[in-house]
Amino acid sequence: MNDMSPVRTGNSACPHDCPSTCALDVEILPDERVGRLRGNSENDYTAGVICAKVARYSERLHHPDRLTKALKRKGAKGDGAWQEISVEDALDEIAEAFVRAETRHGSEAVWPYYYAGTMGLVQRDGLDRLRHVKRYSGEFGSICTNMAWTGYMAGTGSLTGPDPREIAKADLVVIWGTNAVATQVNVMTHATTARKTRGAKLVVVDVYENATMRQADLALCLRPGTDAALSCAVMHILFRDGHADWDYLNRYSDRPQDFARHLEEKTPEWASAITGLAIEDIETFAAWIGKTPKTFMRLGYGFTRSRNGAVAMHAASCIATVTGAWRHEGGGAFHNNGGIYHLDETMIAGLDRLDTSVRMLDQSRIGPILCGNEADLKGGPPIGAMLIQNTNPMNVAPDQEQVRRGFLRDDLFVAVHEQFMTDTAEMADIVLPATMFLEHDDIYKGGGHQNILFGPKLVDPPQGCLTNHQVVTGLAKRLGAEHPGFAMSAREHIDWLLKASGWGDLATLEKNKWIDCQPGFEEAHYLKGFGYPDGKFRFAPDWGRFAAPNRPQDGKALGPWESLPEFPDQWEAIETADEAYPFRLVTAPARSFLNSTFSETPSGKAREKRPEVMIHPRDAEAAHLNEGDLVELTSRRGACRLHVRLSDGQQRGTLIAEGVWPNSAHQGGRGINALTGADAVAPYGGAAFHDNAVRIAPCVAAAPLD
Ligand SMILES: Nc1nc2c(c(=O)[nH]1)N[C@H]1C(S)=C(S)[C@@H](COP(=O)(O)OP(=O)(O)OC[C@H]3O[C@@H](n4cnc5c(=O)[nH]c(N)nc54)[C@H](O)[C@@H]3O)O[C@H]1N2
Ligand SMILES: Nc1nc2c(c(=O)[nH]1)N[C@H]1C(S)=C(S)[C@@H](COP(=O)(O)OP(=O)(O)OC[C@H]3O[C@@H](n4cnc5c(=O)[nH]c(N)nc54)[C@H](O)[C@@H]3O)O[C@H]1N2
Ligand code: SF4
Ligand SMILES: [Mo]
Repeated sequence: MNDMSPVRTGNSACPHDCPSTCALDVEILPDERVGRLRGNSENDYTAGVICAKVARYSERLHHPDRLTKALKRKGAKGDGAWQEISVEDALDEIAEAFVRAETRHGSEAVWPYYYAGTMGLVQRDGLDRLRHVKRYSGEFGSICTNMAWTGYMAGTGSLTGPDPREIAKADLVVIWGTNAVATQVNVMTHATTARKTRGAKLVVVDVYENATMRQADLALCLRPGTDAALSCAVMHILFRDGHADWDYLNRYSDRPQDFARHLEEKTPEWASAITGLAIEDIETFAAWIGKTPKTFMRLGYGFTRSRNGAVAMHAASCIATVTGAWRHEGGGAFHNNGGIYHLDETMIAGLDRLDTSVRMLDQSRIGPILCGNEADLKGGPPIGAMLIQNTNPMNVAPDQEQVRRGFLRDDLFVAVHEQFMTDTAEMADIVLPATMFLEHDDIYKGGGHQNILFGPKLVDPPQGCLTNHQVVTGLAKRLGAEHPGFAMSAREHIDWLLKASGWGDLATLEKNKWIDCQPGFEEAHYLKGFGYPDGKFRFAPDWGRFAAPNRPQDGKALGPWESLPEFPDQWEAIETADEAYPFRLVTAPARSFLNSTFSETPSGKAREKRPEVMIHPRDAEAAHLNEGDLVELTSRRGACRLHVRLSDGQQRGTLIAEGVWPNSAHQGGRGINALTGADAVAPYGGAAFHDNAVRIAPCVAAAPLD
């Protein structure tokens, strides 16, 4: 920072729930307002590039609708009538409600609930410290990563992989089930380098022609939930055409002969019928992989948000093992680097006070849980009180009708700590105003790269806003919860975390801005063996080992896991279309939003315009629908209204709705998640957001939905 300059620049890290966790340069204007945000160009993953929504962060930080006052509900739940109260009184009321719930039904009647609105470890995970000390109900965080991580680890045995920067050194880049242009722009930076410097080819596997697919040399636009069929056919061809590396397979994999035999029937014709892809395209894809040692597969989350998603991820990762692509720099399959950091969160999360006999409740099943479903409550008490930080379940959680019914319960107390009046905050009894990342200290780690980054407090928050850490410590004081972590500042927590984890200390991190934690080549490429005791990749994983970490008596795998296929296969666990629900709906991300975040910024709203559903023109014609018509989509769980957009960028029978819009942006007030299901996906839970059988009908009258 240069104090003489009228505009100073601070370093930070993007806190949002995005694999890129960009290193940021933040302009701070002379009046202490935040100016432009830019990608740090010295950081070799961020490489100077960030998304447009965060570049314009000042819009969000200085937004006129930002919450700055504590609010107490006046009328009925969700009515929107509030009275301002002091922050101290608000914390008192929350503490009293927690004590009331605990007195009535025991400590498990309190359910602190958070997710990754900020990925900062101090501000995100600190609520767990209060939870563990007070023995409140646990949260099984299942909404995002479960199928993807499980599927990847089923084969490799660890959540690591080739250095993500090696995409730039690949000769074939496969972007699979992630709309990287929208959801993790830096992947495109490195893929573009590979194309420019090496003439690398780009293959994109998705269910519609999104911005990423438009850049592909080979665009594989398949039916939702059919990726494992594509993977199997690709591997069938690799074995058939002599591209399987048998030396590698014998050394590094379990049962390769059995697997090759299993694939004999998985012909391109078979896969074409399932995926809707042309046989020639499947052949071309396999031929390119077969002749390109440096094939880098960047496996995303999108293709795992189906009831067979873990199997799909595992199947795709198997391709790199069949060819032995893992051996090469610029080769292999990368999904997430969560396994490289070994961070000791004992102090932040109060792990020294964790009692595994306290029940864990499934985050994605918040609807059934709040509605009192006994199996979900595990024989324990109903939820009497909640504090929600960094997440917007009234909007983003599946099976919204049940979530709504749950939040409307009169005997449920809900406090929401938020930056904006979200759909969830609207249902609260008490709302507390929250700081934004440039207003508090925190530490971040990248899922899509290999850095630990520091994000210091750069500007003062609006008066009245509290950090998550302040709320947690303020409640701990009122509730008589004792732990050394409640007496520490955010900076002290960061310093403790780094030292305990063997990553130096805060002073060093602050000076260097980030720590490159990338393991060496041999380890990252599994050349010393995969993450199983025998070092072998699993073509036939033991799916049952992914038991949910619940109480001992129900520590078993979730969903219909016993019927998971032994080897990669097309597993028909998806919600197939039928006569009553003839379309398959994918609820893909919008470029200008991040889940429900940024739907409040003027530029985000302007770019995305309104909630729309993309339908193939021939399907629209058959259903007598025209561009711009208001339609109602109905699934087995609920209904949601959007406007028709004609688009031939997906197969017939597939519908795409981009973005999790505020519920109120939909005519009728029901959001997109009224359509999605909360049933736990096998074998380790999760929500199948892109796996919905729906019907579509014109919606002429603006009649209320219920
Ligand atoms: N702009 C923006 N960025 C985001 C987010 C956002 O909402 N908007 N969300 C953030 C979060 S929390 C996460 S977890 C990441 C997730 O980022 P991604 O890994 O990109 O995952 P998704 O956003 O679920 O979906 C990505 C793509 O998967 C496709 N897809 C859906 N079903 C299938 C299928 O069956 N097969 C195949 N091959 N493709 C399929 C969708 O069409 C979509 O293009 O992005 C983060 N970044
Ligand atoms: N239909 C459909 N639904 C989906 C998805 C989908 O693809 N389709 N994606 C799913 C996925 S992958 C995910 S991860 C979930 C994510 O869903 P959420 O976890 O709800 O994520 P966001 O919508 O980004 O909401 C985060 C909230 O945290 C608040 N926040 C941010 N920083 C802070 C802070 O420091 N303190 C406090 N107190 N609050 C803060 C923001 O204002 C925002 O309202 O949504 C899921 N829902
Ligand atoms: S690409 Fe992702 S990590 Fe980077 S600035 Fe945008 S939201 Fe943040
Ligand atoms: Mo996510």
